[in-house]
Amino acid sequence: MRIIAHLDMDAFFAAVEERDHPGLKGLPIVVGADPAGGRGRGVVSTANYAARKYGIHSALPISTAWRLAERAKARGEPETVFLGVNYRRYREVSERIMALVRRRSPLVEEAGIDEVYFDLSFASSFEKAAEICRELKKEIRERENLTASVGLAPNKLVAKIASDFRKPDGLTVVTPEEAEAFLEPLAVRKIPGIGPKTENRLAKEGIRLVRDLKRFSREELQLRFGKWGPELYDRLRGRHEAPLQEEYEPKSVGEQETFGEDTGDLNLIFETLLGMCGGVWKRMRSEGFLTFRTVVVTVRFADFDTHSRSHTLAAATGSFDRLRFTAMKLLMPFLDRRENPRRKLLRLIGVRVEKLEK
Ligand code: TTP
Ligand code: MG
Repeated sequence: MRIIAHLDMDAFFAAVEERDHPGLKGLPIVVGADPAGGRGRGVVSTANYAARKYGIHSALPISTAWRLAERAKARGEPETVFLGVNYRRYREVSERIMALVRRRSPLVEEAGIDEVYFDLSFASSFEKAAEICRELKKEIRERENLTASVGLAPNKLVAKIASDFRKPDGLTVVTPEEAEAFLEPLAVRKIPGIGPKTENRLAKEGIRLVRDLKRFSREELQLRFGKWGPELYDRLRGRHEAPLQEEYEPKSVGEQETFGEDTGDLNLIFETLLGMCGGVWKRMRSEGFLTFRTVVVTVRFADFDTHSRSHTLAAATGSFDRLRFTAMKLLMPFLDRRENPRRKLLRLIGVRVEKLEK
């Protein structure tokens, strides 16, 4: 019997900041771009639970977060603290937490800076595995003064959904017998692989819950979703065999930047792109990668219309010039008639390298 755990830190970046600044304890905290008094143009990385009560969450424009915070203040609620992103600090904390997990499991997959899968099959019962998870949570609380939420299940799919089920500071155990019934009342969006677009499309037909989508046969799902249909059929029933992958490799390294104001200034755009290529290249190297094969450029226009274009090279390369040149070539069409006939101004650009190798 497989017993898989998924651990996800609660409000991670914000929780680290709250812990490191005792004066902020209990206050609403937003970590992300500079709000610049409501004129800031980036996004929220994360918000603690006190700030989430105001409706602030990850990926929200920082200006909107600012407005929500001002509104709360006007109602007489506590003032929100806005902080910049201290990525290196979160990385250090993450590494120590991953080490605590590794002490308890022989097979660990780091899935992101604040989440990790680990195999507890050796415990041979869900009760014993739950005990290990309670101890781990206690140790994280005592040593790091942070809380985590954990899901225990027969596979990665259900474990991940379970860790999200009772946040913050939750522990949710879903045995193999319970897995299928556990998923039924959940929103279809909870199934990894179902994104916002699919969610919307299904909602138009009145399909909102996993239970609703289970009415379709494997063949019907295949007709609708193509190759992914049969896989989805199994996922809806809590079946998922994917093994844990020891080596966590970032799939990509990228940066993006929102301009101080929407711009059509070619010098500024090229300079920004070059600067980002430099940053991406250095970070790729510092994470131990020597080569990339794919370059992706993202452009967001002033009206938020967002596009990405990618190019995969015939062979892997570590050349900075190649990165610069490819990124430039991908960006050009957005600056002229080809991809930008109405000459819209640019709000944001991003560069990413993928297919990395050590
Ligand atoms: P999450 O685990 O998605 O979020 P969280 O830990 O802040 O909150 P929760 O309690 O719901 O788990 O992401 C982990 C960290 O990754 C988060 O603290 C900040 C960062 N992040 C971003 O920078 N941008 C994003 O859009 C998201 C979702 C996360
Ligand atoms: Mg988290």
